[in-house]
Amino acid sequence: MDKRFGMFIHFGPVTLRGTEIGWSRNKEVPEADYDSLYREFNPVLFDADRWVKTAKDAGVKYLVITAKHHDGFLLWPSAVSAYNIANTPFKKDMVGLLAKACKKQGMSFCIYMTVLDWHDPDYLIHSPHDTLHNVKGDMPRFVNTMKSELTELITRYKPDMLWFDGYWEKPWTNEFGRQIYQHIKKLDARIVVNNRLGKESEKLNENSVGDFLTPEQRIGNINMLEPWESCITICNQWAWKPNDAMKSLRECIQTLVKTAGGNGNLLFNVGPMMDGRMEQRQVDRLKQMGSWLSKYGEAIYGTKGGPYAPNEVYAATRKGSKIYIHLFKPVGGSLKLPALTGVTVKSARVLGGGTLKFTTADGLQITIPDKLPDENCTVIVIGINSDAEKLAVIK
Ligand code: H79
Repeated sequence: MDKRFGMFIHFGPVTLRGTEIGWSRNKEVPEADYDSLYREFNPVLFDADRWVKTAKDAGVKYLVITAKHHDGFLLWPSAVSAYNIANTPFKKDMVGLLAKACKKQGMSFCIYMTVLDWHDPDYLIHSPHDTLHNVKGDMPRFVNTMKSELTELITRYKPDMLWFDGYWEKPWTNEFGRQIYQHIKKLDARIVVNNRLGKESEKLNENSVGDFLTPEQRIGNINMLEPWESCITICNQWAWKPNDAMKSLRECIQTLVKTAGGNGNLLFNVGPMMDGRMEQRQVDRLKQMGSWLSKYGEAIYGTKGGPYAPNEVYAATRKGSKIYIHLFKPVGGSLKLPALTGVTVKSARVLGGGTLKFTTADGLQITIPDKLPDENCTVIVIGINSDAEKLAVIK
């Protein structure tokens, strides 16, 4: 959780059509066409070191690659299923190359895998609009296949975290989830697993399977008890789409800040193009985020969220005896914060700038210049006389 910022990468043969990886097979793209795309999948300009460098320059601390998405295609050369990258014109082991580049550049390497597979005859559903009707399958055999795939992934590429998806599909059960979780932990007990292996998605409790919550395409609520990570796309689509609308720098930064302010991580998604490159405008946007983080990273990495819950004007993070207020807009001269009971405020300053006047007569009021030093998000550091991490959340 101290890493706070990860990069999600959605990639596969579907980029040849520019439709969504999660739900275009047998919908926007007819099944036979979709399942033949791998024969011309050839991302010749893929450069693992460059992807990882792009992540590093963005200030990202871990990377998650879609080794297997719902369409069943494997981005690694597998002995379990022939529907894999070794049988494309590209041939190379993309998962392996990325794992190696991450190791070289000091980036934590993680793997996405889904619990469904529309391509596998053993699985009971074969497209997003399919039902369980009249479909023959063999779920125990399917779960065994999944275990074998995971054994390959874990023993070869040593991921720090596994990010599962698809728990909502009817054929998947909590019991299958538990089996898979045990299988993973037996192979490598150090691996962190998200909560989408089990059917319980909203809470971590005795029914859930996995270690952290995963709100999708929304910023999670402030939660000091359960670890969580929001996955959110830089554009709209998970996989690459031509001319997809991209988020502004302001939105990107504030998404990260509001997430950290709620005590969560941001897993920010990029979908590279069919030739294997990330789009330059996305690379540029990520670099801008990295340049903001190089100034204000102290207020993000290794912090806890709160004590103030995030809102449209500011979010807060804390570390030791410091509270960081991330200010999104001018406040007409004075920022008024709810009082911190039992705490003495000792100082207020702009992170990387000068000191600020404050009073504690009525809540905590800090004098703020009308022109904010950083228009996307200005960080103010409040020094207090006690451990800020122990304060209760103020909503
Ligand atoms: O890989 C990306 C998507 O392709 C995949 N999840 C992300 C990480 C995905 N596949 N299908 N869907 C998303 C659509 C399913 C959405 C929902 Fe839900 C499932 C709505 C309710 C249950 C998960 C939990 C998403 C929102 C809440």
